[in-house]
Amino acid sequence: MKSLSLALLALVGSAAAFPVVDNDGSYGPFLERRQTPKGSGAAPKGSGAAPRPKSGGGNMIAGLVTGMLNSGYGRVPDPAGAAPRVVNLPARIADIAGSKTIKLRYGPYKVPNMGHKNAIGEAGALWNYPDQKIDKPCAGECTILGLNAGLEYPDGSNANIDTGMWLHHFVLFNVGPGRQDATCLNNATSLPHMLIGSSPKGSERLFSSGNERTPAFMPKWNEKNVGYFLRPADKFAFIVDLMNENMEDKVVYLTITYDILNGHPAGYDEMRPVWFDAAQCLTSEVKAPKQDGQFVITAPRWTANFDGEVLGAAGHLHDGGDRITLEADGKLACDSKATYGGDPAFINTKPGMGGGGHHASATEHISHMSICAGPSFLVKTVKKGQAWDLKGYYDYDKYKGMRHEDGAQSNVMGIAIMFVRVKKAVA
Ligand SMILES: [Cu+2]
Repeated sequence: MKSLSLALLALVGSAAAFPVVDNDGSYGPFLERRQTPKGSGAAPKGSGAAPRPKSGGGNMIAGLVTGMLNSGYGRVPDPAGAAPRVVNLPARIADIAGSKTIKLRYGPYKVPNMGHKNAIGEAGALWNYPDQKIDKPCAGECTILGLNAGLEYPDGSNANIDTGMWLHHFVLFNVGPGRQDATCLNNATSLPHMLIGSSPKGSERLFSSGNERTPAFMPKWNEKNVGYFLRPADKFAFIVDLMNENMEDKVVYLTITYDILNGHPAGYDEMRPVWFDAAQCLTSEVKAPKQDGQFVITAPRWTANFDGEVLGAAGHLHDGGDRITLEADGKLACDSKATYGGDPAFINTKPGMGGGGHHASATEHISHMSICAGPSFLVKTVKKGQAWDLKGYYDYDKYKGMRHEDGAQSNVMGIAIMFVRVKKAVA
């Protein structure tokens, strides 16, 4: 971790080098391109519009990321005629009395076109954009039973790869009293938490989604009487990373559909998230260690720091990824597999469109990650002191990776969020 603080200082000084994990313990430059066509488009805009940081290192970094890397883009007002920001849907959980399903539309966010490169040379990218004004699904006390993310155009229609828009990555944080991030808690610094002006001792990463849009839905996992308890003092925040393969800027809403119950019902256990990441406490990006063939990326070991019962988990990989595993004390616990192009929305209809974001890449992308829950989660308990390991398996012979126009493989990821039931203390 020694290079992290140096890299942060470098960023604050020159915006030059957040670290990207090489997955051998060393760090390369973090602020490097991911999917960028060579030689396309306009020069990056200046950083003149950077808002003044309010206070503290986190806000300063957030200000730099907002102002320098995403200058002129990010959150904008609702366009005229946009669909409502709050949508009450028919309850998805029919058999739990009082459950409500609500879709909140966040942003909207303006995403640059492929002709616009940011300061690190990435075209068409809204880059790890922090947003600290995120509505919760309830103002007081409620219990989240399930949630899933999406991306929509202002009129409410789906935004996906078939129209050149990617929900590349988003992270939902809960910032509040007693909230602690299970896996980054003991790190002196944690970039994702700093980006939203917090720390792993005052917030936790509650949910995340890549473009495959995997839900976390306790009733569907046959887990009853458990949910994430929201409290009035909790505050939500986002890191939003979106990609636009079109030649025009696009305005999109990130959506979260929540299933909630009012209050904290009697007899319900609390759910805790555990975030495994091959680039843990950084921004999840790992430099592809090989250009061809197979490789495995691993997360730093998590030594369990609380007791509970496993509810479920699913992984997140980038193109080229085959599966992600979790092991507890060396025993296979979860094997989450990738499906490619399983839905037309995940297939490029015009490969290479918009200046060729993914010229040399596949037309079919990851559309689904299998969920480990119930019988497919092979270790049932989390116990203090237990060793948890994540491994992300890539196979470029089997699945094409996402390549830059010059042919180099772009950064990869290996993430899994595990949800754990924490039994109410017996009085
Ligand atoms: Cu990702």
